[in-house]
Amino acid sequence: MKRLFLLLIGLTLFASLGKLSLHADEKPNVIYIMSDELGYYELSCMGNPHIKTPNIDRMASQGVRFTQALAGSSVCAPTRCCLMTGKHSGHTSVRSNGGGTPLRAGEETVGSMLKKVGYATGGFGKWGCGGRGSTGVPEKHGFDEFVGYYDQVHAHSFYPAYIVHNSEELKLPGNRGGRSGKTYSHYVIFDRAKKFIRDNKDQPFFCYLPITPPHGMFDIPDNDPAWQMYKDKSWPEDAKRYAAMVSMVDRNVGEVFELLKELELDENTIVFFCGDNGGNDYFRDNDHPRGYFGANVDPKTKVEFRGKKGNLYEGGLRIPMIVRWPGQIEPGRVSDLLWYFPDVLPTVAELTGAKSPDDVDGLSIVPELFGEKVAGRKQSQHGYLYWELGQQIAVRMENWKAIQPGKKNADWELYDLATDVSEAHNVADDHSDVLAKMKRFAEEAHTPVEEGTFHDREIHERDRQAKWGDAGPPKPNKTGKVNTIPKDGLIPNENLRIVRVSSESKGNAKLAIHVFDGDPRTHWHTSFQGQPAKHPHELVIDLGAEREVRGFRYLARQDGGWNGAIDQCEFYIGDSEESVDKLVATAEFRKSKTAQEAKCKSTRCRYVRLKILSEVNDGPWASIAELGIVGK
Ligand SMILES: [Ca+2]
Ligand SMILES: [Ca+2]
Repeated sequence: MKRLFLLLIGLTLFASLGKLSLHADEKPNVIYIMSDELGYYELSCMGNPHIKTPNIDRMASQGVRFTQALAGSSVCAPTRCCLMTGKHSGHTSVRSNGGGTPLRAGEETVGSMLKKVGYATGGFGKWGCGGRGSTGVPEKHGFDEFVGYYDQVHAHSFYPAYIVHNSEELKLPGNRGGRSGKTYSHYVIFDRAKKFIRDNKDQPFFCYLPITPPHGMFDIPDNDPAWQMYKDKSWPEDAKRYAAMVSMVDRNVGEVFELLKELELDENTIVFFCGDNGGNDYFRDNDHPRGYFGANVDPKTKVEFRGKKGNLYEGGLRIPMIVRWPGQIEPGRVSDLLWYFPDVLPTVAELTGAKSPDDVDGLSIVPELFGEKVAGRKQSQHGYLYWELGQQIAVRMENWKAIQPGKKNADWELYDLATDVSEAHNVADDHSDVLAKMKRFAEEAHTPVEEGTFHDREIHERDRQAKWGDAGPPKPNKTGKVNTIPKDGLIPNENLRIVRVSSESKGNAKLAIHVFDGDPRTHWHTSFQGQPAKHPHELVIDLGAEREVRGFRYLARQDGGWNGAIDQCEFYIGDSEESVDKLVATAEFRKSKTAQEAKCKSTRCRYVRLKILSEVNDGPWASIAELGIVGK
């Protein structure tokens, strides 16, 4: 009986799909909701015992839930670029998360592709594929409108003085940046999305909702109904706020379905819901070593995905993914199809009769969504899937996963995910032939990055500064205390001058000069232009005169954000700019937002050199918010 029913659905769908590309009025609407940072196991339908997501659970029971849908990358901007362009991260123009690498002019996106076949196109949330003043802005890539944040740093605050609408500033009354204000940005963004759906109900539309919660600073208004669900829990404050943000997203998903029902669009709208990258181990403590909510831990079996957001182990790539279309997708299915973000564009192309660009890496999953009978062909499978992020590389071929973790002198690792989903047993030595083949795929997949350009960096930098805005300096901890570098025993900053620096991130103005500026909000990053520069990184400093030196003091970060921090480093002295080669100290720092110090024997010199050998997360670059030279 069930088979007959499905066959009937199948025949009906086959007929309607056949017509979709012919009659514009029958093209399905596409809504793509992507919750920033939401982890694979953070939904109640995945067994999470703490977080309540009844609407998303219902969506899963009405549609198909994927167990092996993977992100395009394991951080925000690169993964969005894969999603929007149908390319993997060996071909995309946005491969770093620094904000300084936009889409190139003219690059096709899901938006521009759908525009050509008559869709209204709207985006609401966090763009990440190019800041204001660049070639990557959404309105130049097929979106009629985009409301929200173009830049990820801007998006850290839910209370900025403004968000962005088609590159214009949309004021949020009563806000100054930071962690509190009168207008919660997500409410404005989500309302604009609902208005877009309403305004375009009589024509096909694409509503892209890359919403920021639960990412950013963990803030939700006290009068939000979702906060009432968690406010009395005995959990850490940020964990309660995070759970509430997830339940708010869940409520939003329910609101979208209510609206579709009200507008009688339910039967003609396909809705995707997913996370943007693997979950993070947020709110870790002794009792919760993989984070308070265990984004990457199966609550039933305790089996873990290794890694998390930021790396390419499964924990960095597995995301929740649910697709619902009543009458077209069989309800309550669970699919193990292996696919990833580059596949979204070709899938949407096939659904809408749009033409996918020729140079995409993805393939349509229409046969898997609606059945092979309906599609009239078998689901094609990837020969391999590919990711690169900084120095990290990963290749997936069926159940094999090859990974170059990007650490210093690290060898490639190989895992058989069929028996080892936690990537605990490296079998590279036992299957060198498999690994060799996958390494060849990796070489084939990588092309040098060609990013777009900025004609106005100031306006982009303004958006990044709007995270804290006029709200004053960052208040990172409960006491409201800003971490700065203690000045006692330091050579006064005004005597110091940067002689040379190995690399800087010009794209987001994280320049070496900021290590002495006394402003803990500003800092030095190594380059984001093209590939991030490799270690070692160095900074040569002129002390202005020969002085007594006893070491240096380092502050990595102090605000709500986090970037690379120095792990191992060396400290040299010298008497001329050219030769600062006498090693006087080595140090190993922790990932900490308070100042740390490296000491050397008291010595006299005019020049010092800091050589950074590695980063605490084995990332390609480190950052320095403030630096001081101990001495007089
Ligand atoms: Ca993210
Ligand atoms: Ca600074």
